[in-house]
Amino acid sequence: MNREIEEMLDLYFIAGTQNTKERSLPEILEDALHAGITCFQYREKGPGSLKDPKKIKEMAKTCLELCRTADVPFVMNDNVSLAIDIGADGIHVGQDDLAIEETLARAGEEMFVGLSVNTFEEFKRAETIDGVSYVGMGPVYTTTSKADAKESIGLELLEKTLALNPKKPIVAIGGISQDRAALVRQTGVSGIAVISAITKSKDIKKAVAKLKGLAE
Ligand code: TZP
Ligand code: MG
Repeated sequence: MNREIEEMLDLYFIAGTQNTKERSLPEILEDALHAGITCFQYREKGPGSLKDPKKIKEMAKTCLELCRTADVPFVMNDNVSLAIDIGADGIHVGQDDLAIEETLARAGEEMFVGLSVNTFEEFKRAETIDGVSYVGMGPVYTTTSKADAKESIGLELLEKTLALNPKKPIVAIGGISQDRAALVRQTGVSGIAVISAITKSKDIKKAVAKLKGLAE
């Protein structure tokens, strides 16, 4: 398993402007980077998200710069063209986005590629695809951050999948609160991905420490 990718998945923060209301996304991201997130994915999607491509590119570049300063990988969600354009470190796609084969072809050697799965079958298929660097599995629990979220899979499916000794690192996602983080980590996943556990936190430093298992 690729060590660098595995370590990057430890605490994977995802957000777009639709997730940040009281403070701006760059402000929240800066705090999160400071607190110790290990990866960031810019996901401008769903109700309340920016629609103007110019504004999206501007925001993506701002977030990329913040990540570069903190030496944390920047991943672009779904939009391969924008990822290439701004020089993202990685691209993440779901099952309903641009086909994974095409994503891989366009990403070339420059970017790593992540793929979301929601079922055991999707996971097994993802395992066979060369070039997919990691798999995002979920939603583990019910999430309020994704309008079109699929059915939650629960800890059991994660456990069943990890029991196979998967080749690709897995990051768990969906409804992972500060209180649930330790339980999810016990399944043996390489890391956890969260939106609201960070964006809705009043104390990002504390939230990140708890999510990383470094505080009670
Ligand atoms: N994919 C599956 S669940 C989810 C995404 C993007 C949203 C996760 O957000 P939260 O707030 O951590 O449940
Ligand atoms: Mg989550």
